[in-house]
Amino acid sequence: MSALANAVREDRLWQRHADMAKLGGTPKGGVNRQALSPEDAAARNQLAAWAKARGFSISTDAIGNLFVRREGSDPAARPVLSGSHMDSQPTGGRFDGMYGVLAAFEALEALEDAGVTTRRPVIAVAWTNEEGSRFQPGAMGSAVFAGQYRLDDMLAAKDWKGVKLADALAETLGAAPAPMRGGEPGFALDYYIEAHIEQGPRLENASTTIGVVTGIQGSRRYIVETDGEEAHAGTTPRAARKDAFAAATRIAAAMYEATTDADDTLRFTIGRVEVQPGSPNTVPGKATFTIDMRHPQDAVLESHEKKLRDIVAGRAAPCAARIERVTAVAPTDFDPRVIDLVRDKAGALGLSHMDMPSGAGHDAMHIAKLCPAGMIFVPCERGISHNEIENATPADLAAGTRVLVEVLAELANR
Ligand code: HGY
Ligand code: MN
Ligand code: MN
Repeated sequence: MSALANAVREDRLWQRHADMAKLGGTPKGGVNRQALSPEDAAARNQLAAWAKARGFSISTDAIGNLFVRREGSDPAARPVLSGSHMDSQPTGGRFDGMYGVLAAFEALEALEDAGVTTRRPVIAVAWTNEEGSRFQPGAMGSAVFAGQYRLDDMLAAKDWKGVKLADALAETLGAAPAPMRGGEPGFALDYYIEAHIEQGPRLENASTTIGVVTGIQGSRRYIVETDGEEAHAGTTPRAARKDAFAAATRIAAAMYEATTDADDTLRFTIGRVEVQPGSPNTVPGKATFTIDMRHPQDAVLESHEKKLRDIVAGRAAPCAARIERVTAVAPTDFDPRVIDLVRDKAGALGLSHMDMPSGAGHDAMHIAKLCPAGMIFVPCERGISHNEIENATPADLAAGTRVLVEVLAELANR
Protein backbone atom coordinates (compact mmCIF):
# COMPACT_ATOMS: atom_id res chain seq x y z
CA MET A 1 0.00 0.00 0.00
CA SER A 2 1.31 3.50 -0.85
CA ALA A 3 2.45 5.84 1.92
CA LEU A 4 -0.51 8.04 1.03
CA ALA A 5 -3.10 5.28 1.35
CA ASN A 6 -1.36 4.19 4.52
CA ALA A 7 -1.74 7.68 5.93
CA VAL A 8 -5.53 7.18 6.01
CA ARG A 9 -6.25 6.36 9.63
CA GLU A 10 -9.18 4.02 10.27
CA ASP A 11 -9.34 4.93 13.98
CA ARG A 12 -9.36 8.70 13.40
CA LEU A 13 -12.05 8.39 10.71
CA TRP A 14 -14.23 6.17 12.89
CA GLN A 15 -13.85 8.49 15.90
CA ARG A 16 -14.88 11.50 13.82
CA HIS A 17 -18.08 9.63 12.86
CA ALA A 18 -18.73 8.97 16.54
CA ASP A 19 -18.09 12.63 17.40
CA MET A 20 -20.43 13.85 14.65
CA ALA A 21 -23.11 11.29 15.59
CA LYS A 22 -23.45 13.05 18.95
CA LEU A 23 -24.68 16.17 17.12
CA GLY A 24 -28.37 15.40 16.74
CA GLY A 25 -27.88 11.89 18.13
CA THR A 26 -31.09 9.91 18.78
CA PRO A 27 -31.77 7.33 21.52
CA LYS A 28 -31.68 4.53 18.92
CA GLY A 29 -28.14 5.50 17.86
CA GLY A 30 -29.10 7.37 14.71
CA VAL A 31 -29.20 11.09 14.04
CA ASN A 32 -31.83 13.79 13.59
CA ARG A 33 -29.67 16.59 12.12
CA GLN A 34 -32.03 18.21 9.65
CA ALA A 35 -30.87 20.92 7.25
CA LEU A 36 -30.20 24.33 8.81
CA SER A 37 -31.12 23.17 12.31
CA PRO A 38 -29.07 23.90 15.44
CA GLU A 39 -27.66 20.36 15.07
CA ASP A 40 -26.57 21.18 11.52
CA ALA A 41 -24.85 24.33 12.80
CA ALA A 42 -23.06 22.26 15.44
CA ALA A 43 -21.76 19.86 12.78
CA ARG A 44 -20.55 22.80 10.70
CA ASN A 45 -18.69 24.21 13.70
CA GLN A 46 -17.15 20.81 14.42
CA LEU A 47 -15.87 20.42 10.86
CA ALA A 48 -14.54 23.98 10.87
CA ALA A 49 -12.69 23.38 14.15
CA TRP A 50 -11.02 20.24 12.78
CA ALA A 51 -10.12 22.13 9.59
CA LYS A 52 -8.59 25.07 11.45
CA ALA A 53 -6.55 22.68 13.61
CA ARG A 54 -4.96 21.32 10.42
CA GLY A 55 -4.35 24.70 8.83
CA PHE A 56 -6.96 24.20 6.13
CA SER A 57 -9.00 27.27 5.15
CA ILE A 58 -12.79 27.29 5.32
CA SER A 59 -15.40 29.26 3.43
CA THR A 60 -19.13 29.20 2.78
CA ASP A 61 -21.43 30.56 0.07
CA ALA A 62 -24.86 32.19 -0.22
CA ILE A 63 -26.70 28.85 0.09
CA GLY A 64 -24.49 27.71 2.98
CA ASN A 65 -22.30 25.13 1.28
CA LEU A 66 -19.21 24.70 3.50
CA PHE A 67 -15.77 24.31 1.87
CA VAL A 68 -12.50 23.11 3.48
CA ARG A 69 -9.51 23.89 1.26
CA ARG A 70 -6.00 22.40 1.23
CA GLU A 71 -3.77 24.53 -0.97
CA GLY A 72 -1.93 23.20 -4.00
CA SER A 73 1.36 24.41 -5.48
CA ASP A 74 -0.67 26.28 -8.11
CA PRO A 75 -3.38 28.13 -6.16
CA ALA A 76 -4.89 29.42 -9.41
CA ALA A 77 -5.43 25.89 -10.76
CA ARG A 78 -9.01 24.61 -10.91
CA PRO A 79 -9.55 22.63 -7.69
CA VAL A 80 -10.55 19.00 -7.28
CA LEU A 81 -13.58 18.72 -5.01
CA SER A 82 -14.86 15.88 -2.85
CA GLY A 83 -17.62 15.72 -0.27
CA SER A 84 -21.28 15.03 0.44
CA HIS A 85 -23.77 16.29 3.06
CA MET A 86 -24.06 16.54 6.86
CA ASP A 87 -27.83 17.03 7.06
CA SER A 88 -29.82 13.90 7.83
CA GLN A 89 -33.30 12.45 7.65
CA PRO A 90 -35.45 12.97 10.78
CA THR A 91 -34.74 9.35 11.74
CA GLY A 92 -31.46 9.07 9.84
CA GLY A 93 -28.27 7.11 10.19
CA ARG A 94 -24.82 8.32 11.19
CA PHE A 95 -23.17 7.50 7.83
CA ASP A 96 -25.54 8.76 5.08
CA GLY A 97 -23.78 11.86 3.75
CA MET A 98 -21.50 12.30 6.73
CA TYR A 99 -19.21 9.53 5.46
CA GLY A 100 -18.57 11.44 2.24
CA VAL A 101 -17.72 14.63 4.11
CA LEU A 102 -15.45 12.88 6.63
CA ALA A 103 -13.80 10.72 3.96
CA ALA A 104 -12.95 13.89 2.02
CA PHE A 105 -11.61 15.51 5.19
CA GLU A 106 -9.60 12.38 6.06
CA ALA A 107 -8.17 12.49 2.53
CA LEU A 108 -6.97 16.06 3.13
CA GLU A 109 -5.39 14.93 6.41
CA ALA A 110 -3.74 11.93 4.74
CA LEU A 111 -2.28 14.18 2.02
CA GLU A 112 -0.95 16.43 4.77
CA ASP A 113 0.39 13.59 6.94
CA ALA A 114 2.04 11.90 3.96
CA GLY A 115 3.61 15.23 2.94
CA VAL A 116 2.07 14.98 -0.53
CA THR A 117 2.05 18.21 -2.52
CA THR A 118 -0.64 18.45 -5.19
CA ARG A 119 -0.60 20.95 -8.01
CA ARG A 120 -4.30 21.67 -7.70
CA PRO A 121 -6.02 22.70 -4.48
CA VAL A 122 -8.10 19.86 -3.02
CA ILE A 123 -11.36 20.93 -1.38
CA ALA A 124 -13.69 18.98 0.91
CA VAL A 125 -17.31 20.16 0.81
CA ALA A 126 -20.45 19.75 2.92
CA TRP A 127 -23.40 20.60 0.64
CA THR A 128 -26.44 22.29 2.18
CA ASN A 129 -29.75 20.38 2.46
CA GLU A 130 -29.13 17.24 0.44
CA GLU A 131 -31.96 15.30 2.07
CA GLY A 132 -34.77 17.70 1.24
CA SER A 133 -36.86 16.31 4.09
CA ARG A 134 -37.31 19.60 5.94
CA PHE A 135 -37.00 21.98 2.96
CA GLN A 136 -37.85 20.74 -0.54
CA PRO A 137 -36.21 20.22 -2.99
CA GLY A 138 -33.32 18.05 -1.89
CA ALA A 139 -29.71 18.27 -3.11
CA MET A 140 -30.36 21.99 -2.88
CA GLY A 141 -26.88 23.36 -2.11
CA SER A 142 -25.20 21.39 -4.88
CA ALA A 143 -28.00 22.24 -7.35
CA VAL A 144 -27.65 25.98 -6.69
CA PHE A 145 -23.85 25.64 -6.94
CA ALA A 146 -24.27 23.90 -10.32
CA GLY A 147 -26.76 26.53 -11.56
CA GLN A 148 -29.64 24.02 -11.64
CA TYR A 149 -31.86 25.88 -9.15
CA ARG A 150 -32.06 29.67 -8.67
CA LEU A 151 -30.71 30.91 -5.35
CA ASP A 152 -33.67 33.25 -4.73
CA ASP A 153 -36.18 30.45 -5.32
CA MET A 154 -34.40 28.27 -2.76
CA LEU A 155 -34.11 31.09 -0.19
CA ALA A 156 -37.90 31.50 -0.47
CA ALA A 157 -38.59 27.80 0.22
CA LYS A 158 -40.54 27.06 3.41
CA ASP A 159 -40.46 24.04 5.71
CA TRP A 160 -43.61 22.22 6.87
CA LYS A 161 -44.00 24.71 9.73
CA GLY A 162 -43.75 27.71 7.39
CA VAL A 163 -40.16 28.67 8.34
CA LYS A 164 -38.41 30.38 5.40
CA LEU A 165 -35.12 28.83 4.30
CA ALA A 166 -33.49 32.27 4.17
CA ASP A 167 -34.24 32.76 7.88
CA ALA A 168 -33.02 29.29 8.86
CA LEU A 169 -29.87 29.82 6.79
CA ALA A 170 -29.15 33.20 8.42
CA GLU A 171 -29.59 31.63 11.85
CA THR A 172 -27.29 28.72 10.95
CA LEU A 173 -24.54 30.91 9.50
CA GLY A 174 -24.87 33.14 12.55
CA ALA A 175 -24.32 30.13 14.80
CA ALA A 176 -21.64 28.64 12.53
CA PRO A 177 -19.86 31.58 10.91
CA ALA A 178 -17.41 31.09 8.04
CA PRO A 179 -15.82 33.51 5.54
CA MET A 180 -18.44 34.15 2.84
CA ARG A 181 -17.53 33.66 -0.82
CA GLY A 182 -19.02 36.63 -2.66
CA GLY A 183 -21.62 36.47 -5.43
CA GLU A 184 -23.74 33.58 -6.63
CA PRO A 185 -22.65 30.13 -5.43
CA GLY A 186 -20.42 28.22 -7.83
CA PHE A 187 -16.84 28.18 -9.05
CA ALA A 188 -14.88 26.27 -11.69
CA LEU A 189 -13.98 22.70 -10.76
CA ASP A 190 -11.65 20.22 -12.41
CA TYR A 191 -13.15 16.98 -11.02
CA TYR A 192 -15.64 15.93 -8.34
CA ILE A 193 -15.64 12.63 -6.42
CA GLU A 194 -18.16 11.66 -3.74
CA ALA A 195 -17.80 8.78 -1.31
CA HIS A 196 -21.05 7.40 0.15
CA ILE A 197 -22.47 4.27 1.76
CA GLU A 198 -24.41 2.30 -0.87
CA GLN A 199 -27.75 2.50 0.96
CA GLY A 200 -28.66 -0.84 -0.64
CA PRO A 201 -27.63 -4.50 -0.19
CA ARG A 202 -25.74 -5.24 -3.43
CA LEU A 203 -22.15 -4.82 -2.16
CA GLU A 204 -22.82 -6.78 1.02
CA ASN A 205 -24.60 -9.55 -0.92
CA ALA A 206 -21.63 -9.74 -3.29
CA SER A 207 -19.11 -9.60 -0.39
CA THR A 208 -17.52 -6.69 -2.20
CA THR A 209 -15.86 -3.68 -0.56
CA ILE A 210 -15.92 -0.96 -3.23
CA GLY A 211 -18.76 0.13 -5.50
CA VAL A 212 -17.49 1.80 -8.69
CA VAL A 213 -20.55 3.95 -9.32
CA THR A 214 -21.50 4.33 -12.99
CA GLY A 215 -24.43 6.70 -12.55
CA ILE A 216 -27.58 7.70 -10.65
CA GLN A 217 -31.18 6.90 -11.61
CA GLY A 218 -33.62 9.67 -12.47
CA SER A 219 -35.90 11.07 -9.76
CA ARG A 220 -39.01 13.24 -9.60
CA ARG A 221 -40.85 14.71 -6.64
CA TYR A 222 -44.45 15.95 -6.49
CA ILE A 223 -46.95 17.41 -4.05
CA VAL A 224 -50.61 16.35 -4.34
CA GLU A 225 -53.27 18.47 -2.68
CA THR A 226 -56.99 17.66 -2.36
CA ASP A 227 -59.53 20.29 -1.37
CA GLY A 228 -62.96 19.40 0.03
CA GLU A 229 -65.21 20.91 2.66
CA GLU A 230 -64.86 20.73 6.44
CA ALA A 231 -68.06 19.35 8.00
CA HIS A 232 -69.40 17.77 11.18
CA ALA A 233 -68.41 14.09 11.48
CA GLY A 234 -71.66 13.18 13.19
CA THR A 235 -74.30 14.97 11.19
CA THR A 236 -72.99 15.02 7.61
CA PRO A 237 -74.26 12.18 5.40
CA ARG A 238 -71.68 10.50 3.12
CA ALA A 239 -73.53 11.71 0.03
CA ALA A 240 -73.13 15.31 1.19
CA ARG A 241 -69.46 15.04 2.06
CA LYS A 242 -66.45 16.49 0.24
CA ASP A 243 -63.93 14.47 2.26
CA ALA A 244 -60.41 15.57 1.22
CA PHE A 245 -58.71 12.58 2.86
CA ALA A 246 -61.09 10.11 1.18
CA ALA A 247 -60.15 11.73 -2.15
CA ALA A 248 -56.44 11.53 -1.28
CA THR A 249 -56.70 7.84 -0.42
CA ARG A 250 -58.57 7.07 -3.69
CA ILE A 251 -55.85 8.90 -5.61
CA ALA A 252 -53.02 7.26 -3.67
CA ALA A 253 -54.47 3.75 -4.06
CA ALA A 254 -54.78 4.21 -7.81
CA MET A 255 -51.21 5.55 -8.00
CA TYR A 256 -49.76 2.56 -6.14
CA GLU A 257 -51.60 0.32 -8.61
CA ALA A 258 -50.38 2.29 -11.64
CA THR A 259 -46.74 2.24 -10.53
CA THR A 260 -46.52 -1.50 -9.84
CA ASP A 261 -44.21 -2.77 -12.60
CA ALA A 262 -43.46 -6.44 -13.29
CA ASP A 263 -39.69 -6.14 -12.82
CA ASP A 264 -39.89 -4.01 -9.64
CA THR A 265 -37.66 -1.27 -11.05
CA LEU A 266 -39.89 1.79 -10.65
CA ARG A 267 -39.73 3.33 -7.15
CA PHE A 268 -42.88 5.10 -5.91
CA THR A 269 -43.08 6.49 -2.35
CA ILE A 270 -45.63 8.57 -0.50
CA GLY A 271 -43.53 9.67 2.46
CA ARG A 272 -45.48 12.47 4.07
CA VAL A 273 -49.24 13.01 4.50
CA GLU A 274 -50.96 15.98 6.14
CA VAL A 275 -54.71 16.22 6.83
CA GLN A 276 -56.42 19.46 7.85
CA PRO A 277 -57.82 20.52 10.21
CA GLY A 278 -56.70 17.24 11.78
CA SER A 279 -59.58 16.96 14.21
CA PRO A 280 -61.11 13.52 14.89
CA ASN A 281 -64.68 14.79 14.50
CA THR A 282 -64.33 17.12 11.52
CA VAL A 283 -64.47 15.85 7.94
CA PRO A 284 -61.07 16.81 6.43
CA GLY A 285 -61.25 19.86 4.20
CA LYS A 286 -57.71 19.54 2.87
CA ALA A 287 -55.13 16.77 2.44
CA THR A 288 -51.58 17.00 1.14
CA PHE A 289 -49.12 14.23 0.33
CA THR A 290 -45.65 13.99 -1.21
CA ILE A 291 -44.55 11.67 -4.03
CA ASP A 292 -40.98 10.50 -4.67
CA MET A 293 -40.71 8.54 -7.96
CA ARG A 294 -37.49 7.09 -9.45
CA HIS A 295 -36.39 5.03 -12.46
CA PRO A 296 -33.19 4.61 -14.53
CA GLN A 297 -35.01 5.80 -17.69
CA ASP A 298 -36.46 9.31 -17.97
CA ALA A 299 -39.03 8.15 -20.54
CA VAL A 300 -40.52 5.79 -17.96
CA LEU A 301 -40.73 8.60 -15.43
CA GLU A 302 -42.34 10.80 -18.07
CA SER A 303 -44.98 8.20 -18.99
CA HIS A 304 -45.77 7.54 -15.34
CA GLU A 305 -46.05 11.24 -14.60
CA LYS A 306 -48.87 11.37 -17.17
CA LYS A 307 -50.60 8.48 -15.38
CA LEU A 308 -50.31 10.32 -12.04
CA ARG A 309 -51.82 13.45 -13.54
CA ASP A 310 -54.70 11.49 -15.10
CA ILE A 311 -55.43 9.80 -11.76
CA VAL A 312 -55.54 13.14 -9.93
CA ALA A 313 -57.92 14.52 -12.53
CA GLY A 314 -60.16 11.46 -12.56
CA ARG A 315 -60.37 10.36 -8.91
CA ALA A 316 -60.77 13.57 -6.92
CA ALA A 317 -64.52 14.25 -7.35
CA PRO A 318 -66.47 15.52 -5.48
CA CYS A 319 -63.31 17.25 -4.17
CA ALA A 320 -60.87 19.33 -6.21
CA ALA A 321 -57.25 18.21 -6.50
CA ARG A 322 -53.96 19.29 -8.03
CA ILE A 323 -50.52 17.78 -8.50
CA GLU A 324 -47.43 19.95 -8.63
CA ARG A 325 -44.02 18.69 -9.74
CA VAL A 326 -41.38 19.93 -7.30
CA THR A 327 -38.25 18.46 -8.96
CA ALA A 328 -37.24 16.39 -11.96
CA VAL A 329 -33.62 15.23 -12.08
CA ALA A 330 -32.71 13.22 -15.19
CA PRO A 331 -30.62 10.05 -14.85
CA THR A 332 -26.89 10.83 -14.47
CA ASP A 333 -24.07 8.99 -16.25
CA PHE A 334 -20.71 9.54 -14.55
CA ASP A 335 -17.58 10.30 -16.56
CA PRO A 336 -15.83 7.14 -17.84
CA ARG A 337 -12.43 8.65 -16.95
CA VAL A 338 -13.51 8.87 -13.31
CA ILE A 339 -15.18 5.46 -13.31
CA ASP A 340 -12.02 3.88 -14.73
CA LEU A 341 -9.78 5.70 -12.22
CA VAL A 342 -11.89 4.58 -9.24
CA ARG A 343 -11.83 1.00 -10.55
CA ASP A 344 -8.04 1.11 -11.16
CA LYS A 345 -7.26 2.53 -7.70
CA ALA A 346 -9.52 -0.01 -5.98
CA GLY A 347 -7.74 -2.79 -7.87
CA ALA A 348 -4.30 -1.37 -7.10
CA LEU A 349 -5.21 -1.39 -3.41
CA GLY A 350 -6.23 -5.04 -3.71
CA LEU A 351 -9.85 -4.25 -2.80
CA SER A 352 -12.76 -6.24 -4.20
CA HIS A 353 -14.85 -3.93 -6.38
CA MET A 354 -17.79 -3.95 -8.80
CA ASP A 355 -19.39 -1.44 -11.17
CA MET A 356 -22.91 -0.48 -10.13
CA PRO A 357 -25.53 2.26 -10.55
CA SER A 358 -26.87 4.28 -7.63
CA GLY A 359 -30.53 3.89 -6.63
CA ALA A 360 -30.21 6.81 -4.22
CA GLY A 361 -29.83 10.42 -5.25
CA HIS A 362 -26.65 12.32 -4.39
CA ASP A 363 -25.14 15.77 -4.80
CA ALA A 364 -22.93 14.30 -7.52
CA MET A 365 -25.97 14.22 -9.85
CA HIS A 366 -25.83 18.01 -10.04
CA ILE A 367 -22.05 18.50 -9.91
CA ALA A 368 -21.69 16.04 -12.81
CA LYS A 369 -23.23 18.80 -14.94
CA LEU A 370 -20.29 21.09 -14.08
CA CYS A 371 -17.27 18.80 -14.40
CA PRO A 372 -16.28 15.11 -14.75
CA ALA A 373 -17.65 13.39 -11.66
CA GLY A 374 -17.94 9.98 -10.05
CA MET A 375 -18.68 8.18 -6.79
CA ILE A 376 -17.22 5.52 -4.56
CA PHE A 377 -19.59 3.27 -2.57
CA VAL A 378 -18.86 1.19 0.50
CA PRO A 379 -21.28 -1.37 1.99
CA CYS A 380 -23.77 -0.65 4.75
CA GLU A 381 -25.24 -3.38 6.92
CA ARG A 382 -28.13 -5.20 5.21
CA GLY A 383 -28.30 -2.22 2.84
CA ILE A 384 -30.39 -0.34 5.40
CA SER A 385 -30.38 3.47 5.30
CA HIS A 386 -32.75 6.36 6.11
CA ASN A 387 -33.12 4.42 9.35
CA GLU A 388 -31.47 4.95 12.75
CA ILE A 389 -29.99 1.43 12.70
CA GLU A 390 -27.89 2.28 9.58
CA ASN A 391 -24.44 0.77 10.09
CA ALA A 392 -21.05 0.32 8.40
CA THR A 393 -17.64 -1.02 9.44
CA PRO A 394 -14.51 1.02 10.25
CA ALA A 395 -12.52 -1.11 7.79
CA ASP A 396 -14.90 -0.49 4.87
CA LEU A 397 -15.05 3.26 5.57
CA ALA A 398 -11.25 3.39 5.61
CA ALA A 399 -10.99 1.28 2.43
CA GLY A 400 -13.28 3.66 0.55
CA THR A 401 -11.27 6.59 1.83
CA ARG A 402 -8.00 5.02 0.64
CA VAL A 403 -9.47 4.71 -2.86
CA LEU A 404 -10.70 8.30 -2.59
CA VAL A 405 -7.34 9.78 -1.57
CA GLU A 406 -5.51 7.92 -4.33
CA VAL A 407 -8.03 9.18 -6.90
CA LEU A 408 -7.83 12.74 -5.57
CA ALA A 409 -4.01 12.76 -5.55
CA GLU A 410 -3.89 11.55 -9.16
CA LEU A 411 -6.51 14.04 -10.39
CA ALA A 412 -4.98 16.94 -8.45
CA ASN A 413 -1.65 16.38 -10.19
CA ARG A 414 -3.00 16.17 -13.71
O1 HGY B 1 -33.31 10.50 -1.38
C1 HGY B 1 -32.17 10.16 -1.68
O2 HGY B 1 -31.98 9.41 -2.60
C2 HGY B 1 -30.99 10.64 -0.86
O3 HGY B 1 -30.63 9.62 0.03
N1 HGY B 1 -31.27 11.85 -0.15
MN1 MN C 1 -26.95 10.82 1.19
MN1 MN D 1 -30.15 10.28 2.35
